Amino acid sequence: MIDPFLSSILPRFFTHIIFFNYHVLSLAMVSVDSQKRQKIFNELLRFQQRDFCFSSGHILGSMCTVPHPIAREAYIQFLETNLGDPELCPGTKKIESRFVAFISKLLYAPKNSIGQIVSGGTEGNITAMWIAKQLSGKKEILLPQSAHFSFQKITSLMDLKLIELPLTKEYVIDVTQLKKNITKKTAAIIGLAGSTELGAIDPIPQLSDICSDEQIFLHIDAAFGGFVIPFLKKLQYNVPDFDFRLKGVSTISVDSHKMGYSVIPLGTLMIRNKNWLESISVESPYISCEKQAGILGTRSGAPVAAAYAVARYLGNEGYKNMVKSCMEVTKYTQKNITELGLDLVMEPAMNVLGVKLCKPGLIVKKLSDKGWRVNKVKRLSCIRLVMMPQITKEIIDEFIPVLKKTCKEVGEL
Ligand code: 0PR
Repeated sequence: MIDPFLSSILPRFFTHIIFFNYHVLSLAMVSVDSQKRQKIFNELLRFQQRDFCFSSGHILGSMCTVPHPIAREAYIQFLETNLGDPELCPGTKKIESRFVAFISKLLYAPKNSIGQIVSGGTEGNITAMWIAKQLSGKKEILLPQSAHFSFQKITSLMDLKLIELPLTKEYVIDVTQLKKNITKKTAAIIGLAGSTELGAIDPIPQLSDICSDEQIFLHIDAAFGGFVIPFLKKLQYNVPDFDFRLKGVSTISVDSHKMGYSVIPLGTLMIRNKNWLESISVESPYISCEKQAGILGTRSGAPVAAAYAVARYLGNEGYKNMVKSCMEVTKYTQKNITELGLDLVMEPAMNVLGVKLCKPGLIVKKLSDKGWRVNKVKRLSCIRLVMMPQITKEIIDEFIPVLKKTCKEVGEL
């Protein structure tokens, strides 16, 4: 008869021995191949050195950032996890639930809601449209002209038709035009909580009223703004409501690899009613769960662990301070740019600035040659600057003279 304590500890003991041997074995393989390894890493490094890197501070147009150090560490720790087979990784699955609970609280999601982890804004938007199509059986999507190009992908993928609506002079969806375009075929309406081009926020409370009166699915693309607007509110900025407290909001997509300060790729699609996920679920006979929802099968738990680690580390107070400092740098940049004699497309609603130029493409190229990356927005004849957490006032002090010189070279100033 084995002692109950021993019987509980022995399997763990043997597991550790097996793991230990496995690691010794793989370490041995690494040391045998160290020369080969070195050669490969030298090759990788040669390519990597051609990349622009966020830590240089010279990427001013991107919506991504140097991940928070805690995210980097957690990501590496969870490299081998697969949330596509949840019973294999019950611990990582638990982390996912906790992370979704954090997002759910951030967005005031109701009790019966559910969060679907996605790879980012594109998958979040596509998944939301998939649900809207399944629930409504209709095919027309009404969206502002400023919506992200990921929506274009649904037209051929899902045989949906997009109806693009004009913007007001504040660069947000024209609600009068929207109302005129609602028909019996309308499957969903899209609202932007932070447009890609300018960070503009659509009048989501009005969209919510319309959608709840007309019983239309309302998806909010908060890929960028989801980690900004809640904290702008706490900082007393005057920004519209966008979350589930508005009863017409059906889904919201939020990216952690943008202002969530975490590692690519991670987004969350929050869904008001967990039953809606059924409409995009299939039976999954070979894996540990009976049904799988959404687009992906095998998916890494690493970005989830990373995003959760950042959320735990920063908490709401940390994110609020991060947004506060991004907004201070935004104001500082705005002041410097207007002092140069350049105009902004609109007063920044968040940490995104559109700088009006006659030849934005040429400016982007010339800045790139000088080692600075900004993005061109052809439609609005401007360049986009995004004041992500790694951008400081010192970096802006370095950038402004370069921008001035470049603008003079091409006759913009
Ligand atoms: N929705 C909005 C409002 C977005 O701004 C974006 C991406 C998406 C959806 C799609 O998100 P994913 O690209 O994560 O699928 N906006 C950025 C843009 O197009 C994406 C980006 C980020 C581009 C960093 C370049 C870059 O360096 O500008």
